[in-house]
Amino acid sequence: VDKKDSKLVLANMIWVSFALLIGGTAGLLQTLVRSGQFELPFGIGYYQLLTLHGVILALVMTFFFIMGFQIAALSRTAGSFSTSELRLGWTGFWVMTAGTLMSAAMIALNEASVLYTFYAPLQAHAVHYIGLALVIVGTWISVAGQLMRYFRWRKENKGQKTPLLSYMTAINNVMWIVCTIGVAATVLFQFIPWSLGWVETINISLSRTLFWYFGHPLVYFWLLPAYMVWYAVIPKVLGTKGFSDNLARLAFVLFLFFSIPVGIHHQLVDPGIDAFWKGLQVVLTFMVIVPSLMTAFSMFAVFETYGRKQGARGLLDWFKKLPWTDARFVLVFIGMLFFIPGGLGGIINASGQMNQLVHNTIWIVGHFHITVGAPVILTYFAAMLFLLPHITGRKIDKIANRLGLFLAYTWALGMGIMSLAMHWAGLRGAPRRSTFSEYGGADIASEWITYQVMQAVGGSFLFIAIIIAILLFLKLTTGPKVNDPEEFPVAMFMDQEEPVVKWVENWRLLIIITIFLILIAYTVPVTQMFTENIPGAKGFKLW
Ligand code: HAS
Repeated sequence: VDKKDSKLVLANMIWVSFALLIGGTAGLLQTLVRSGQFELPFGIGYYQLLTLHGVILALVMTFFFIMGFQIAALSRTAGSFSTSELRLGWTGFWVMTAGTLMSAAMIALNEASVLYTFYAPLQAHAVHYIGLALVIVGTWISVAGQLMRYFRWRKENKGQKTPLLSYMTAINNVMWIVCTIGVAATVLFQFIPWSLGWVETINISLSRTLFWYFGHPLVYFWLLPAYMVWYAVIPKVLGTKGFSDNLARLAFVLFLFFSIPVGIHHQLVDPGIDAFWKGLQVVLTFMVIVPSLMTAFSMFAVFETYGRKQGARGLLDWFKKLPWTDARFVLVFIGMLFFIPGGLGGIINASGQMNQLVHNTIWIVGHFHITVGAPVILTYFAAMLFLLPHITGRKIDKIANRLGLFLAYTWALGMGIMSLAMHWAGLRGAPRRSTFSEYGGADIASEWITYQVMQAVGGSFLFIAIIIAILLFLKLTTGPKVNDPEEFPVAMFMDQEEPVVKWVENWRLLIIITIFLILIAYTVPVTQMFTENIPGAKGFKLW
């Protein structure tokens, strides 16, 4: 990664560590409150804390990481950023910073306790929405610089296959631009006028639908940088080749097509959306599972091929040959293990009838902690493990590697206990987004308490893991520099020499198909929100 680009990457990564510390502390406090053994001091509200936790981890930490990592990946594989591209990266960074501080101030003042899923009817101070809008606009500016870098490479290397990592960042960025139009629309045309008192009412159905039009692809925006590491970095860490460059590109194209027209699977119990359109989006959701299954297949192929090259013979002993002392690998591998039940849980959520059982229970919170909270974040840690020393001129020494291993194990323990308890309690009906309550002594509620205590135990291990992570970041960015800094590993592929498949980089075609699928999935349900008398849709008044 180029030296000038590295500074921008580092600036983004500093935000990541800071957000992790704040958000993680809020998370620990929440599990303690829900255990019934702890009360928040200084008049801090439970929902105030929950909003802080969600916004700072799910939006702020991830966005800064993704911007930083993608800039590094482009700089590493396509070459350094030009002055104007880099300027866009910095401008985006500062706009995101300003937006984050504005929203954080509103949350601190208890003027924005509307959770990270901030759709109506909860209302926050207008400054909170403006802050969030700036965060999104900041990502757009940074993404513009990244896309310029990608297209410049293509112009300078006509007819050649673009480096895989650069291509993957472009897919993620295009998906991001298309999906954030939804959240920008609801913030600009619904929330800001409503919170400023310019209009009296808000269309709740529409606000939820526009939010989830963005909210589901958001989860893949988090996931795809992790997949970039799985496909393009991990084989090199093992010292082998990736399975298939072409397959990886196809998987990413499928994410672009299918991650957006599925948002209604978060609204399967919402009134006012026809069962047919819910059913259609469920079918499309099953399509978006395919690229993850392709990814699982590729990773198994890489691991087995590597193990066999090391001399493994039997059915499964390739497993023993994997590098169990390399923290980069262990962090990612544990993340992958979590994603097996995480993905299964997603399939359960997406299955219309089963969704009735789990929707709005703490099962869902368990689900997203073993998706974004495990495979995604553990891979981010692994990426930071090589990226931070790479950009600051250091190496992963023995202590850093050991800290990385401790981080992986402690995180796995904490997340394992906490999310298991969440899934079990959810199946017994425990609601999500609720503080501790005995629900008037109801028998069923007393069953949940053990699981809530388990969540606090898991949360405590996670907090210890966060302290280890912060120590690790400090270790990787301070101390003596070396002449041969850590590498940013980028793998070759078994099909490296295969010709480029042209249509996967035909952006006009890709965007037309993406928009076509979105129009099919959303035109009728959104139109009906204006034309039919849906309860709570037209004319919802807060007061
Ligand atoms: Fe989800 C709710 C459906 C994936 C995050 N999801 C959420 C929410 C979040 C979230 C944050 O259909 C809550 C939002 C809120 O606050 O209300 N989700 C899915 C489906 C998938 C899925 C079908 N979700 C994710 C990912 C997330 C994430 C990824 C974050 C990054 N989700 C839902 C639905 C809801 C939902 C409904 C709404 C529920 C409701 O009612 O509110 C799929 O993409 C999952 C596909 C994944 C797989 C797994 C593949 C496995 C791999 C690992 C292989 C392991 C290896 C290791 C190679 C099929 C790739 C080797 C192992 C050895 C043993 C050797």
